[in-house]
Amino acid sequence: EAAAKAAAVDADSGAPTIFDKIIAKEIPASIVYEDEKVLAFRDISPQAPVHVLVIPKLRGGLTQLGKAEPRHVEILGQLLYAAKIVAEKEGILDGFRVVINNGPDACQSVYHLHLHILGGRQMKWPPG
Ligand code: DGP
Repeated sequence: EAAAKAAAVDADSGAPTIFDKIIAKEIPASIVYEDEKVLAFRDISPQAPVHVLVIPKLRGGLTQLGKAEPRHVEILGQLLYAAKIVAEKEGILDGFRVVINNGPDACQSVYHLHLHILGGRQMKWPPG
């Protein structure tokens, strides 16, 4: 939690994140789906049998949902639709969860907007 809060300090620096390096294929990732606008890859620290991150390919783009503007509406829709494609590909359409952690209180640690797609086990509610 402390680490997440520390990461948030740099949230607006505009510096490239680890996800920019994944988009540029400078560091490897297990890619599940990719198109012109979005990239989906397996989380390095999975919290469920299926745990995929979906990110926009926008460079210097949106750090977190809380900074979205009207010009981001199209990409936000594309991300959500990509979540459905990922769930279908992973065979979890009968039950999956889509999570966006926004900001320090939600433990956001990477300041490049991303959706978590979780499934493959019984989910609990409420989340922690
Ligand atoms: P969040 O707490 O919502 O900011 O989640 C960031 C997620 O990113 C976290 O679940 C771990 C994942 N992650 C961090 N670095 C890497 C990486 O280098 N590769 C992959 N595949 N996932 C990463």
